[in-house]
Amino acid sequence: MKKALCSLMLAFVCIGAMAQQKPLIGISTGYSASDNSASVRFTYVDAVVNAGGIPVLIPLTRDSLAAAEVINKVDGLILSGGEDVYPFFYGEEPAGALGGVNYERDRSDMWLLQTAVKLNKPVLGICRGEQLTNVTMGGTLYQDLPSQFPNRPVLQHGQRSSGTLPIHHVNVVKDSHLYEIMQQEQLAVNSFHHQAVKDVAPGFKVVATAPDGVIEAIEGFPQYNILAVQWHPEYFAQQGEAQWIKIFEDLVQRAGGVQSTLKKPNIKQPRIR
Ligand SMILES: [Mn+2]
Repeated sequence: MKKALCSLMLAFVCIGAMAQQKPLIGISTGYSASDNSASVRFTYVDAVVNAGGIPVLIPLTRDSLAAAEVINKVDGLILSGGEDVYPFFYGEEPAGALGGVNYERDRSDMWLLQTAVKLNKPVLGICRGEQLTNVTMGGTLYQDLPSQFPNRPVLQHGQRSSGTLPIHHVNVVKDSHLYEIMQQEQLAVNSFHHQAVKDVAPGFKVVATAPDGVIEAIEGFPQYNILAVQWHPEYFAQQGEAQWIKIFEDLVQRAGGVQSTLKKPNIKQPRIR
């Protein structure tokens, strides 16, 4: 009996050790005051699963220690899309065309990012996540491209078509981590933003731009373990597009992940009686 218990414990230890090979990828979520809920589009969840990570949704927190604790537990962080960034965070008055902002979400996401930077946990910023990264690290934004970008008119960055359809191209800087992942100098991407990076944060460099000059990706390697893109690769990754899953596989790899050897547990499927 004692021996059996020991082997059972050993089995648990082994499963635990193998499970650790699949990294936990935290995904920041949006907060809706109207229905008091936290949520994120399922595209992010599926993209992480398709890349071999374990998705963990992180709700907004009003406690910086709670933000630090959750980042301490996960192996990597995705800063997801959402509303405009509060312009006071980069020292500007609100432009007339500024969209809705959420101070508490910005603050919570900033705590997550700052802790990730401190602990050198890898980050992938997406859309608002890219903008918030730039602001948190000391950069600024165009509050509204159509009315503020110097090279107007801009392309359609707020696409009216499905997110699974690429709407404009971006040119990728060859000497970049993004190029190492994608191996392509031009990418066709989707676009759901009216804000964009203006002054790039210290320690970061621009690694992709749209044909109209709008900054579409920044990265902080080697100083910061951060890649941030203005488009939404998770739409394509959810569809199983191998080329785009690579962006998420890169995060999984940076998070220390290797191919999991964990077997599916032998658990009976729940039956409806
Ligand atoms: Mn765009």
